Order: sequence, then structure tokens, then C-alpha cells
Amino acid sequence: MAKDVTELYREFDDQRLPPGQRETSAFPVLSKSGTPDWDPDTWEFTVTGAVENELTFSWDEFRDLPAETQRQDFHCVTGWSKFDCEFTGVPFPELAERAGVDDDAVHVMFSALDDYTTDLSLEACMRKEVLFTWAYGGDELPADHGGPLRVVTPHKYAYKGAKWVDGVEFLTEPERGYWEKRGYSQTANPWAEERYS
Ligand SMILES: Nc1nc2c(c(=O)[nH]1)N[C@H]1C(S)=C(S)[C@@H](COP(=O)(O)O)O[C@H]1N2
Ligand SMILES: [Mo]
Repeated sequence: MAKDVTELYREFDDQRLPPGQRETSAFPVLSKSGTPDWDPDTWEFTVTGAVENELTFSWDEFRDLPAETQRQDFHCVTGWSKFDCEFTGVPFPELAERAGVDDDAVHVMFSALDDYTTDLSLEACMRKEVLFTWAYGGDELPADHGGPLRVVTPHKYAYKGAKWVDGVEFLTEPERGYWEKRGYSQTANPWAEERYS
């Protein structure tokens, strides 16, 4: 059974659909440079930076981490939102706990196979709804949508969710990711319409 986390909007606003968004049933693909190839035999996921234990996972090792299925909403900064997406994966705090995050860590940088990066505050990441997901609607996550593994961030615009994610770095000072360097918001709260900075 999927855990319904679609009510998280109540923390931010009384409207489920954030301002300036339009609901869609389609699931458009948005990628800066196409879908990268990946090889499950050589794929590695790393946790680095301000942690007690830097970690490396093979694909099989990552898939053995405790996972859950959640029903959550998806808000793209370009103006569409898709409700009730079912994603299965590992909650961010689960991974952070294994690494043992240092007291002076304040920020997180995600990296991906297509050289995409995106950043978020540590606080914004330490929520059960931030999932490293490999399944959508009970099926393998399609490669265009970030398969084998992507991040989803239902409390933020979706550019905070790195598709083809292969690393997490804990930082002691904020840095900016790919779109954040190009003028998009670092905080990206959809209910406050934090699109640009
Ligand atoms: N690795 C990677 N992740 C990415 C992107 C990208 O270009 N590369 N685009 C981002 C943007 S801008 C959005 S809106 C969402 C789109 O996800 P979707 O293609 O599954 O709809 O992925 C985000 N994650
Ligand atoms: Mo986007």
C-alpha cells in the first residue's frame, strides 16, 4: 500500500495546487541534455562530504536499502503539476543516517549521470517525502523520467529532484546546482512561487 503524503501542502498553504500552476494528467519529460546511458554492472552511488562514513553502493546494494511506496504530487517550475504519483524508493533520512551527517553540514548537492546537479538545504532534504526512487506506479521508473534512480521532492519544484542521480554530497556551506547557477531559486517552494532568485 502506498503511503499518501499528498497532504504535505497544508504545511505551506491551504491550496493543493500551488499558485500559477495548472494540473495535468500527462507526465512531460524535461531534461537538459537527453537520457544518459547507464550500466548496472559499473553504476555506483556515492555519499560524500561532511559525513562520518562516506558510502558507496552498487545497484544491488542500493536496492537492498529499506524502501517504501508513497503517493505524492509533482510540481514543475514551468507551470504544470501532476497529482497522485506513486513512487517507490528510499527516504533521504534513511541514507543520511547510515552516513552519519556531521554537525556542521547545512546543505546538500545531488549529482547525476548527465552532469546535472541540484542543491537544497539539509533541512529541506531531511524529510521522508524526499525519495530516491526506482519505481513509478509499481513499474520500473522509465529511463526518460530518471531511471534507474531519481530523486523526488514533492515539497519543492521538480528541478530539485535529480534524475539519474548517482551521488549526494553533504556541504558545510551552500553551493548552487545547474539551474540554480542559471537563476532558478535555491529554495524553490511552489506555494511561495519561489521560481527564480
Ligand atoms: N539529471 C537530471 N535531472 C533533472 C533534470 C535534468 O535535466 N537532468 N531536469 C530537472 C527538471 S527541470 C525537471 S522539471 C524534472 C523533470 O522530470 P521529468 O522529466 O520526470 O518530468 O527533472 C529534473 N531533474
Ligand atoms: Mo523543470
